[in-house]
Amino acid sequence: MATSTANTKRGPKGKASEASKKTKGYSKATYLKWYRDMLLMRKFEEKCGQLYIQQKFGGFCHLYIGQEAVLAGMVEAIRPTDRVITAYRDHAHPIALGMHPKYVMAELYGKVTGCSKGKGGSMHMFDKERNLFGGHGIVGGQIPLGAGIAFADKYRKEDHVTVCFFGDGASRQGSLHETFNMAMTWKLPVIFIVENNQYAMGTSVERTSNVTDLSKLGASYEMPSFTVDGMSPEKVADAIASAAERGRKGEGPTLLNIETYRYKGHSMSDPQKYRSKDEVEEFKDQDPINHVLNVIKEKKWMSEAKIKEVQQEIKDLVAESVQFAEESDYPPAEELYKDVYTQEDYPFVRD
Ligand SMILES: Cc1ncc(C[n+]2csc(CCOP(=O)(O)OP(=O)(O)O)c2C)c(N)n1
Ligand SMILES: [Mg+2]
Repeated sequence: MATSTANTKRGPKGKASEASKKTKGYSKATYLKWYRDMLLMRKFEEKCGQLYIQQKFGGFCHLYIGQEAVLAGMVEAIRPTDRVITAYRDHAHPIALGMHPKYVMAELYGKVTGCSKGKGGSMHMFDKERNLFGGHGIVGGQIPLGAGIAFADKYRKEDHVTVCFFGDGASRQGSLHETFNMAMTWKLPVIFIVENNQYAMGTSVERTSNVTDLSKLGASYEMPSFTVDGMSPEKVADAIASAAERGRKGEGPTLLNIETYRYKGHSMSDPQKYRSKDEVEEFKDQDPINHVLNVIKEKKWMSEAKIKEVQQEIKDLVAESVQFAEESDYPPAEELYKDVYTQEDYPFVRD
C-alpha cells in the first residue's frame, strides 16, 4: 500500500525546506491566480473578524486564515464540475470556487441575498452552481456524506470526483472508518482530505492520538494515503491532481493528510492558551501568500505597481461585499416554511 510521508515534517518540528517546495512547475497564470485568490480569502476573512467583533453578525465564526494554500491548490487540480464538501470553517471555499464574496458576506449577515438565502450563516455555505455541498457543523458529519455524493456519481456513471474536507479532530470520528471501508470496497471517486491544522479547538493532535501521522488512518483499508505540505499550493495541487486521476480511472479513494495551520483561534472566542506565540510565528514564516508573491517577484511576473493594483482591487471587492450585505434585506417570515423537507405520508414517524 502507498502510505507516504515524503514531505518534510513542517511547523514547530521543522520547516519544509525551499527545495521541498519544488514541484512539476506551474504557469504564470496559475501563480497570479493563486496570489489574487489567496489574498481575497485572507482579506475577506480579516474583515469578517472585524465585523464579528463589531457584532454586525452573530452565531459562530471560524476563520480559515493561514490555510488558504489548501484551497488554492485544490482549485488548480480539479474540474469545475467536481464536487466539494467541508465542515464549518467554510467561508473561503465558495470564494475559492469562484463565487462573488458578496454572497458569502450576505450569508454571514443572515440576509436573503446570501448563498444559502440567509438561513445557514457562517457554518452553512452552499453553492449548487459550483457543486459546493456545504458547510457542515457536526464534526465529521460530512465524511459519509462526501462518500455518498461520490457513490451517486459512480452509480449514475458521471465522471466527477468529490473532494471531502474534514479536520484533524473530525478524523477521530468513528464514521470515518465505516466510510473508508465502503469507499474502498466500492472504489468510490472521492478524495478524503484531512485539513490538519494541528488542533481540534484547543486540543492538539498529540494529545488525542498515539498515531500522529494521520495519513496512517488509511492503512487498514489499503487506501493510498499521503502527507502533504499544506503551506505549499504547488504540493497540494500535485497531490490532489494525482488523487483525482486515480478517482476518475475507477481506482477509488485517496486519503491526503494536508498539514496546515490556522493563525487565528478556533473561533472568535478562543483565548489560545494551548499554543505559544512563537509557534504561530513559525508557521507565518512559511506563509503561502508571501511564498507565491516571492515567486511572482523573482520571475518579474508583476511590477510593484501592478501588485498594488491587485491589492486595491481586493480591498474594493471586500468593501463592496460588506456594503451589499449591509444593504440587503433579511428573509421574509414565509421563508421559514420553504426549503424544509416534508413528506406528509412519511411512514416512519409515530405519534
Ligand atoms: C459531533 C460534534 N462533536 C463536537 C462538536 C464541537 N466542536 C466543534 S468544532 C470542534 C473541533 C473540530 O476540530 P477539527 O476537526 O480539527 O477542525 P478545525 O476546527 O481545526 O478546522 C469540536 C469538537 C461538534 N460540532 N460536533
Ligand atoms: Mg483541526
